Amino acid sequence: MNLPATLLLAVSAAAFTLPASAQFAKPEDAIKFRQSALTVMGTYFSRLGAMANGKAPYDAAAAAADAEVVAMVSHLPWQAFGPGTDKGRETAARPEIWQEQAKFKDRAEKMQATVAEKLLPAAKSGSLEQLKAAFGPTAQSCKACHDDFRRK
Ligand code: ASC
Repeated sequence: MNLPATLLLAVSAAAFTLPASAQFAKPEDAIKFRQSALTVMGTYFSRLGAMANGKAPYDAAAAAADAEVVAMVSHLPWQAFGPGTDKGRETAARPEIWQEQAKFKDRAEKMQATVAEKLLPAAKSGSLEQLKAAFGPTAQSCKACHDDFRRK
């Protein structure tokens, strides 16, 4: 099985076995989980960025596989921002996440939609031009949330 298929299985298993609120024994575990998911997403997104910005050779198959990972993992961090997870481990999460939940949710949903509707189709198109066009708006959707909700 290839990596995206393996991750997809893991993600599906994680999503369907337990309610989101029951997944973490301690706030520290939730914080680690979301930091890990965001790190994985950022790692794969950065690979796409390197191709989009001409810093790495364009590889259409790798771009499609990388974007599949970003798309899958884009759904994961949010379940780990539950009540009481503002502390418990070093975190750059700002208190506004819990004070302005509707806004935070909106930012998270916009990012997921941008990935699903722009980045993923572009990365699967086989066109570097399309990947370049989709990369900027997707990076902006990451940044929009970081600007308001992540400590500098
Ligand atoms: C990345 C990455 C992010 C976003 C953000 C876009 O590659 O890891 O968090 O892009 O920097 O502004």
